[in-house]
Amino acid sequence: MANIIDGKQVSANVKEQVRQETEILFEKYGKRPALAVVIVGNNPASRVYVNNKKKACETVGFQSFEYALPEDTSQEELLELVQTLNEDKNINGILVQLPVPKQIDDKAIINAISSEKDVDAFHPENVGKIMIGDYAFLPCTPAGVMELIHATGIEIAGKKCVVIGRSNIVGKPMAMLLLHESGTVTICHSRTQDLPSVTREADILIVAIGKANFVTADMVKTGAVVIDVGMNRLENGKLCGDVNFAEVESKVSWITPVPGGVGPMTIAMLMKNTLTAFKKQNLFFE
Ligand code: L34
Repeated sequence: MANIIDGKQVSANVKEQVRQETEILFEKYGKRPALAVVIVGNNPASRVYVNNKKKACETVGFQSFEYALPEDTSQEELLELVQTLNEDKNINGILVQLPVPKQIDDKAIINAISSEKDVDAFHPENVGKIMIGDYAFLPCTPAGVMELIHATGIEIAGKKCVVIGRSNIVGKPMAMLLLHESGTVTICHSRTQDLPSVTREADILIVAIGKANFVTADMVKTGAVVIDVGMNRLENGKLCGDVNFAEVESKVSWITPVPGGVGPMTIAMLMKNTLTAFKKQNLFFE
């Protein structure tokens, strides 16, 4: 029987730290961090995530502003809004919820967000900084995964870490953060040959491929740490991860649930980044 890593609890701890620091800064300077969240169209999952982000802002004492644009918004219109938010001194962080509708090029939008307000850390300047290990913001989901691993008390240095998935948002930065903590990192993807033989070597296995119940018991090493970044909606409306939890749970030492694992951490790390942006923009440097 594995230990369950409680993402709700770990995220509550992170948010409580952010809340306390926010209160201290508010008492000193009379200002609060402000996050602008932009959602385009009617993706129901995005709606849930954006609502959770707004709720978290309330919990930690931030201001939040939602910009909900219709499904047929043009790229020019969205770029215009981003530009307005870039110039707005009262906004510290800007987040455009992905995915955006197909008429909009997400790269163009990410490039347009001021790197100082890029609390997702998706802008090429911030991605580059992460690569060389000199960063203000960490991408929220990989940073949240790191917190979950730290919560187990297991040291990453020297361990075999395997990441399944090579997206710019999760897989690639995830590998980089594990490398920064001296993990021995392997990235697997759709062209990897004999995937189970690779994943079975992992002391720490991070799964981010977007296929429900993909990782089965025969693919994991006994006693491994398994982090499930998957967020799949089944036909019956239930959420499930990329890991077959029921099967894998009895074999590993630590595992994250879905929901209640990585998802809440993504949001907690967004709060942390927004506080960082606020501090840097106001030259507190504390
Ligand atoms: N720009 N787009 C941008 N930034 C992000 O950081 C995201 N991401 C991903 C999708 N698009 C984005 C998120 O916010 C995924 N993501 C996200 C955020 C929160 C949750 C899941 C994914 C979350 O709250 N998960 C809950 C369950 C929610 C539910 O009931 O549907 C959980 O407990 O896992």
